[in-house]
Amino acid sequence: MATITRRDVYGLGEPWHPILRAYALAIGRMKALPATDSRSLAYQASVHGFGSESDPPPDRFRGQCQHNCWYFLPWHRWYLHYFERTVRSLLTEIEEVPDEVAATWALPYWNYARDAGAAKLPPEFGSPTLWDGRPNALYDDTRLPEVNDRSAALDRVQTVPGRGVIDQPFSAPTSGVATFGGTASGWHHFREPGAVAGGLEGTPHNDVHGFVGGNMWRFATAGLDPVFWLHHCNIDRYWEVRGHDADPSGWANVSFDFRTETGAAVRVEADGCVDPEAQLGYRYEDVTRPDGLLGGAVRRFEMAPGPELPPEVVGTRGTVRLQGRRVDAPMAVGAPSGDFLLSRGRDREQRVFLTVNDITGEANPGISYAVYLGERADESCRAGLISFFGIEGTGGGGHPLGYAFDVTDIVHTLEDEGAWNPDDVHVVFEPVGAVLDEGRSRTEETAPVEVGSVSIAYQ
Ligand SMILES: [Cu+2]
Repeated sequence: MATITRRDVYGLGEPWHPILRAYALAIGRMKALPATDSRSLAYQASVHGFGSESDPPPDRFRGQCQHNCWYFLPWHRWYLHYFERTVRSLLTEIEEVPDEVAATWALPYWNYARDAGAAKLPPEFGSPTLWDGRPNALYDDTRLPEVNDRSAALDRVQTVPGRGVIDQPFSAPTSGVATFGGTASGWHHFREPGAVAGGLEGTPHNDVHGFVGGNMWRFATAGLDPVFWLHHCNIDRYWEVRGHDADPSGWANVSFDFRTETGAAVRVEADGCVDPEAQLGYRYEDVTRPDGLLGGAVRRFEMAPGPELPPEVVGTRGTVRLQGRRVDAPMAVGAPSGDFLLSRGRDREQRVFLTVNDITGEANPGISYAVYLGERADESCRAGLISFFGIEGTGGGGHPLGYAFDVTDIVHTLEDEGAWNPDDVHVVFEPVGAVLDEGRSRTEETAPVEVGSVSIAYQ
């Protein structure tokens, strides 16, 4: 098996590069196939989600997407792999695609952090027509109009993982802990109580879903948008940027079912994809760290005895309603009990988490909110972003969204400055909208969301 190379869509160097021409033609084929054909785009999208967010999966192949847990990354890696194989096999049947393009074709990735221009939708996806005037299958008219016409760009902070996320533990056995890859769990379609998304699943993953809009807002339709696959390719790339030294063990007891490019059923293991080149036959063009964007100055704290110790919640507050404006949510933080001593020195192994949980709403507001610890709410106090992929399913006793941020170094900074008062801790939410041309902002008219609980915990 020759290795194929996944390239940056913004580095292809010419409009309608052969890789995108081939992709557009293959997606055209996939859209034309009946939904019963596992190679169709409709079927491929249904592998991710089927029906409403609360519907159980109809079989073991559809409605399988893994979110809010440590299977987010391996499941989506396998999902992309079989999609990529399906595209490649269709390309061999499309006469106008040159043989060498079909033979080496790999899914490109959308690295929105590459430069300012890359924070907009890749232009080939926003054009209703192909290079020669035929209808363009990469165009999705459900996206927000300012995304398709490229007058909107992602905010810089939405384009890279949040502060320190790339170096956090991959997973943790208990909920409410900030991780790279999500809370440890069994296979699950729905959120387990208290579980929170991994940092990478939060930003940039959920933010970009929210930015694009339309099909990209819902689990059951996201895969219908051809840019979904380039977005997830970039998320998958960040796993390679991080590396595999600290991948968890204990995945192998969960397997996933997929259909190959021939429609054949396969069952794969979660840990059967951790070496993409050796196990799946692809590599990324570029896996260097976008330094300076990842909170490089964040101090790291090695855990001893390790993150198995459940965090102790020392402060919590109820509902915060967000609708496009800055909200300051003050709370009090109590003293931890037992081993958890608030006054312990910074050389002790202790982490502080800010958890924003039980997030519900009727509709995706299409923006994110930056969450700050501390009244001044500047970059040095930014814990991370919250965004709202899948929020439509959270009403009526559904499964709310939740995020956990490691704010250890922020607490220490505030302590150093004498600005940490446990009786008066400020958690500030600030809208981070798409950046629109002509000084407009998407934050002006936006759907409300409700944060059910904000808490601070020590571990
Ligand atoms: Cu996604």
